[in-house]
Amino acid sequence: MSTVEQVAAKTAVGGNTVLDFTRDLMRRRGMTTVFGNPGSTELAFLADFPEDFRYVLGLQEAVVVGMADGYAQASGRPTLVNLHTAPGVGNAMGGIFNAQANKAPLVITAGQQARELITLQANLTNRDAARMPHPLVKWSYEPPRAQDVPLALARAAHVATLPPAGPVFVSIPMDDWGVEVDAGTVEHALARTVTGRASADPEVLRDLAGRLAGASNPVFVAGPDVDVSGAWDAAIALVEAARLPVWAIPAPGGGRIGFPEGHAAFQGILPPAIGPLSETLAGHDLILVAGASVFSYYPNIPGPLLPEGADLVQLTNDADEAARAPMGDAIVADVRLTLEALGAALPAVDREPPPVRPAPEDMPESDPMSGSEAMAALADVWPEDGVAVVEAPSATLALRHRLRLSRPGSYYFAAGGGLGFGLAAAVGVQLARRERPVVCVLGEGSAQYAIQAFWSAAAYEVPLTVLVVRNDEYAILKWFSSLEAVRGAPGLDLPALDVPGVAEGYGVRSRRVESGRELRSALRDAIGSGAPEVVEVRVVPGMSLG
Ligand SMILES: Cc1ncc(C[n+]2csc(CCOP(=O)(O)OP(=O)(O)O)c2C)c(N)n1
Repeated sequence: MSTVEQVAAKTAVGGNTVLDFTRDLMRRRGMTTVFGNPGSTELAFLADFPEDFRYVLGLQEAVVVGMADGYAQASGRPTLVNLHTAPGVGNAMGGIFNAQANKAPLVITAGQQARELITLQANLTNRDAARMPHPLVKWSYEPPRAQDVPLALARAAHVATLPPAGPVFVSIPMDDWGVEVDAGTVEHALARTVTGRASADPEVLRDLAGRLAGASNPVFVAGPDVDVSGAWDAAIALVEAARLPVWAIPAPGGGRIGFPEGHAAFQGILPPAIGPLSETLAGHDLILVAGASVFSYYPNIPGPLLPEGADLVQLTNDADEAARAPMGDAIVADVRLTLEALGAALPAVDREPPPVRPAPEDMPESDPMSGSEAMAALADVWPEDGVAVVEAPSATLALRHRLRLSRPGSYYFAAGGGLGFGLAAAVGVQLARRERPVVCVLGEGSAQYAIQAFWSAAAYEVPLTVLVVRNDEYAILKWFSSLEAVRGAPGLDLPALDVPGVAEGYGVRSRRVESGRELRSALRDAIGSGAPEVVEVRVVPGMSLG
């Protein structure tokens, strides 16, 4: 019998192989949706795929990891990825980079040559499997014996989900799956739970609550882990009780939105460079940053790290994030528990409420439209429970300004800045959240990095809307060129890229629009259609900042 047949025979009767225990583990951890792209070294893992599992095929590994990243973030569960030995992991690296920046709990597995052929380096051997994704994952491992695979995967799932969450990697030789395991050595490991939501020292919190109440002009800065930890209500309650103005962390580093952007206290998005950021916060004497690194700066525009006379306190569940901050104090604890405790400890505050920022201004329509007008049209038709997955560099700020997203779990963006996340992640988010309409807003350049995700959207009937903002260039790179005083850089124009044509080729219905009226109507149709659809809008070149 071949390995595949042996494994199939065992699982059919409920056996005690590596594969049986792995599937048991996956069921217990809610990891029955698997994202992968298979090769011969993974087939034994896929043998007789159980009916209560779902396999989501991506046609390239950037797509596989991007979909899993979106799915893991939107479901809040560890998510299993199955890649094809060394070249599969190689193709996946950009996505793994994004996943670690997004703190997505991915359990990434890859097939490996049969154990007895690894040393002679037979074809498909990943000769240094654990080293390959090393700097991008929290833990990277190839178990020394087949029997250790279930335990390694149990450990991997814990490491991936413990704070800060992030991708882990396990390499699994292809002949391991049919090997028998002594149940006594793994049953406890498969059943145990590990929780990592730690609360802060109550004394430190009391002191901070007092400082927050006593400061003359404190400010709240909301980051992605407010959303991840389920802390929106706690953040709103604290902000309202302490009458704090609120800023979002700089857009490029913020993969999630941590505070309702339509709330009266919300002031806007901080600029991403050192000098402008501290200038924006000038006048505040206490800056409370929740659920973010301090800060994900880019580009390099020097200046003081803090405004004159300001203290900063960072709340984060990530010890490294706390340790590497160049200024301020930090409290390492769960963001939600900390904000709730801070709210409970806050003395009465008597302060003027913060200023209210104006509503977005109306714009006369131009022909072709600007990116801002396109985002205004999107805002006009935005479904109340919509989710935006965004990879449209020149239109991101306009989107945030116009949409003012105000529900938890409504925004996903590649915190690491690697293109190839958006389209793939949108498929994953929509698979995890069937009940919410997902709109992926995509530059036509960005669309190319994981374009095969259109196939997965069509194949699994994922009712996603993709708005392609077409400006025939790498607009943001032209903007950076002027900032960096670079002249004459080649390769920044993208004439004749036909995203709708390519999407049609993968089976996704597509249309092109020019006017605001057409755009609104096409978006309404697409969002309501229950099927994946592309709407491409042509806009003028250049950045859209508001
Ligand atoms: C994997 C990867 N390669 C290259 C880049 C550099 N990059 C950043 S933005 C950008 C242009 C994106 O073009 P498009 O989606 O058309 O957006 P626009 O700037 O025109 O809005 C590029 C190439 C990147 N961020 N990630």
